[in-house]
Amino acid sequence: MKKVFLPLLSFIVLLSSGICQAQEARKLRVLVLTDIENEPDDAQSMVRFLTYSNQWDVEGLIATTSVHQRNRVAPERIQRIVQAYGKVRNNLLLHEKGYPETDYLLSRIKPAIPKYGMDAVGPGNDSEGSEHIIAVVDRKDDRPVWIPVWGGANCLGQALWKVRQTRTPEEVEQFVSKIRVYTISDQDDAGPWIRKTFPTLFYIISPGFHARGGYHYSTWRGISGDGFTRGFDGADSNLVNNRWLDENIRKNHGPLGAEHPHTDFIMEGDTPSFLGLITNGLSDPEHPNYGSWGGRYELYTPRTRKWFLEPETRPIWTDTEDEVVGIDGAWHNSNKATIWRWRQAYQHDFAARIDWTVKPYKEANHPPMAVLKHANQLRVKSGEKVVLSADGSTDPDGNSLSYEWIYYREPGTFESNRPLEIQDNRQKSAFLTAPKVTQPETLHVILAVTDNGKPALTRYQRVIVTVFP
Ligand SMILES: [Ca+2]
Ligand SMILES: [Ca+2]
Repeated sequence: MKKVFLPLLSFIVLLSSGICQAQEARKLRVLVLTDIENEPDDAQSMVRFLTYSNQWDVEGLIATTSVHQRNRVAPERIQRIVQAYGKVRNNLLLHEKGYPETDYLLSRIKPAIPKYGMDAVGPGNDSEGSEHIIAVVDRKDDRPVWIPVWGGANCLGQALWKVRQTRTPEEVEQFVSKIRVYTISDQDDAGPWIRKTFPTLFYIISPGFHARGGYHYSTWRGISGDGFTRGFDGADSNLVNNRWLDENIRKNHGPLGAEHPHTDFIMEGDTPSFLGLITNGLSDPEHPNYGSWGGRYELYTPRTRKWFLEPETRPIWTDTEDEVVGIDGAWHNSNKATIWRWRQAYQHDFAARIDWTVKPYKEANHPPMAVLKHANQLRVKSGEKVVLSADGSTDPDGNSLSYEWIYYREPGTFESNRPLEIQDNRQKSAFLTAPKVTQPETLHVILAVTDNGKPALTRYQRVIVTVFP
């Protein structure tokens, strides 16, 4: 019998996406440090965080100080919000599985020492919080521990200080290698000390301060910045103001939504530290430069560091820009845009989850499943037609789906003066022609699948196309 060869339509090599899927199946370990009560926004972020708590192994919720709240920690406020979660957990479970037991979450709430910054790092400063961080990182588990820092970093500083005092350099390095930090700027003097003392620690920070001739606005402000300064003009403030939050989160949405307080300054300034940890097909937490709902960050070395950074002597993940069209129809090149470009999707997603806390399954919306008919990684040659297909995407509510193929220029290595066009970019199937290159280059294409439920929800797939000459 003759061997039958399937015709090769192109040089596209379909790489197995099995590794990616296996990683997705393993929950991320997350441990939050929060200066909750310094202003309302930490409590706001805690409400949102808990609606996603089924996606992660929540390892700790630690109450800390910060420059805004120097002599107080407020674990009781975290407890109150978790108690509200306890009242709606059964309803959340009607919509997705895996929401942790209320008692389990309560047992993970720990206080740090109510002292400011480096005053709480050193002999005699161990706390329930710092000891808990050590225990969590030490646990026999090869997954890293993600630590979003919503206030000061001194509780993490004390944990690292103690480990350094009591272990060999190799053991310290092993400990540090398991930690992934994202701090919302530096909110005490422990952050700079940690970065200097542990130069290999994975660290994302978006600084914000007055500098030569102006103010550098942190990336995290993109979560809800509303046009009071440059860089937000393209963002839709109607999705983050108190009116929207009252209507979609706080009022008539049960006890957890009711714990989302009125905004004093900006909505949820700390939320970008964990938005990138949400499994939605867009984010890849180990690659902050890929971009996610939590923004996009580049790894800078001392040689390439930017003017707004302190003189860092180590590599650090920090601010970079995306160029996007805003709701005003104009192009914006902004670090804040790396977050606000996704604003409708992350706000709608939050609103749907708050619906889940009170509504039966049939009355709420659930996100679609964005599916690729091919692998997430494609290898092609210059000039080749690259076919992209979302065939197989579905929605659990039977909603109809719309498709968008977004060329995400910034994370790729390919540079060109002309924009790369994706043909049929609003269709289920689209294609592009691989550009001319002189060396292997990467292109990132994002598939966004949006349903027509209320609120409309979006999920993603990322296609990384490597183009060979
Ligand atoms: Ca905070
Ligand atoms: Ca749906």
